Amino acid sequence: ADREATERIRAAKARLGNKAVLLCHHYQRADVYQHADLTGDSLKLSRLASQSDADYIVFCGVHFMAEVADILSRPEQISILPDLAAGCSMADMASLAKVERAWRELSSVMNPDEKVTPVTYINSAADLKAFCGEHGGIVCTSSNAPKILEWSFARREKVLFFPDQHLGRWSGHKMGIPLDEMAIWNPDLEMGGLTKAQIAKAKIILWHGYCSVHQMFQPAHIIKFRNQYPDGKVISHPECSFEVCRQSDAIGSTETIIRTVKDSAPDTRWLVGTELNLVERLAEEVKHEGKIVQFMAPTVCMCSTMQRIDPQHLAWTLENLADGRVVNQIKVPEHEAGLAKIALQRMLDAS
Ligand code: CIZ
Ligand code: SF4
Repeated sequence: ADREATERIRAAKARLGNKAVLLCHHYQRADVYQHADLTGDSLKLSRLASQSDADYIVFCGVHFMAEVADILSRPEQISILPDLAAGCSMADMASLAKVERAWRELSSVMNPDEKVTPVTYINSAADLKAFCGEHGGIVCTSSNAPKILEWSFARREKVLFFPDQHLGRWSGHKMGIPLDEMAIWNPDLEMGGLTKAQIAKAKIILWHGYCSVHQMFQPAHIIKFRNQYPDGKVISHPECSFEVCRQSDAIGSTETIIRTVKDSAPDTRWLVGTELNLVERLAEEVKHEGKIVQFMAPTVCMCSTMQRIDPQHLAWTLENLADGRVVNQIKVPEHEAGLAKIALQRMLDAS
C-alpha cells in the first residue's frame, strides 16, 4: 500500500509540475519527506514558498505552519495542509479567548498596552499572531527568541510570552533575567494564579504551555550519556525543560541543530534532544564522517500530529490538485491575516 501511495504521489507531482511546491518540515516522516521540494523550519519554508512561482503551497507540517505560509505568500497562492487534523498540541494550549482574558485581567493592575509586550512563539494560531500585531507585540521563532525579547524590552517593561514556557524561560535566562523575575501564568486560574506582587515583580510572564514531545527529555538522559561517553556532546531544542537546556552543550532551533552537528569535527558523538524523525535523518546523513548521533529519550517520541500527514493523505491531496480541485486549503481571514503579518514583519525586521 505504501509503494502504491509513493507511485501516486510521483505521478500527481509530475502532472502538477511547477504549479505546486511541496514543503516538508524537519519533523516530517521519511516516507513523506522523500517527496519534498523544499525542507526546513516553518519560517524558512514559508518564505521560500512565497518566493516560488507555485500556485499551490502544499505544507507537510502542522496547521500553524500552513497558516504562516498563507499569511506570507502572495494573494493568488493557495496554502494546503494534506490532513486538516495535523495540529500542534502546544499551539492549542493558548487560545485567543484565554489570551484576551489574561490581557483584561492584567489591565486591572496596569495598562498592558503601555507596560506589556505580547510575544507569541510562531507555534501558535494566526489569531494570536493577529492579537500581537494589534497590541504592539511580535512573533518569535526558536532561533530568534532572545533577540525578540530585547526588541520587546526596549519598548515596554514586561513581556507576556505564549504558548511555550520553556522557550520563554530559556530565552529570558540567556538575556540575564533571573528566574525569580519570571512568573508562570496558568490560564485556567483567575489572574493566572498570580498575586499582584508576583505580577509586579515579573519581567516575563510565561504562559503555561509546553511541547509534549520535548518534555519527554530528562536531565537523567544527559547524565547517563555523559557517564558513558565523557567526550560526547549534547545539543537540545529550547522547547526542552530548563534543566535539560542547562545541562546541554548547545541549544538551538531545528536548523541550528542540523548545522551544528554537520559542522562538528569528524567522529563526534552527539546526543540530540529534539523530534525523532529529524534525529534519525541527521544520523544517516553524518555517519560517513564517523559521527554518531543518538536520540535523547529511550522511548520513541515523535510529533504525533505531524505524523498524520502520511503518504495516503498526500497522494489524495496532490491528485485532487492535479485534477483542478482545491482540497484542505488553509485560509486565514483577511483582517486577521493583515494583523498577523504586522507581528511577523516586526520579527523579520528585528532579526
Ligand atoms: O519553527 C519551526 O519549524 C519549529 C517548530 C521548530 C524549529 O526549531 O525549527
Ligand atoms: Fe508542536 Fe511539539 Fe509537534 Fe513542534 S514537536 S509541532 S511544538 S507538538
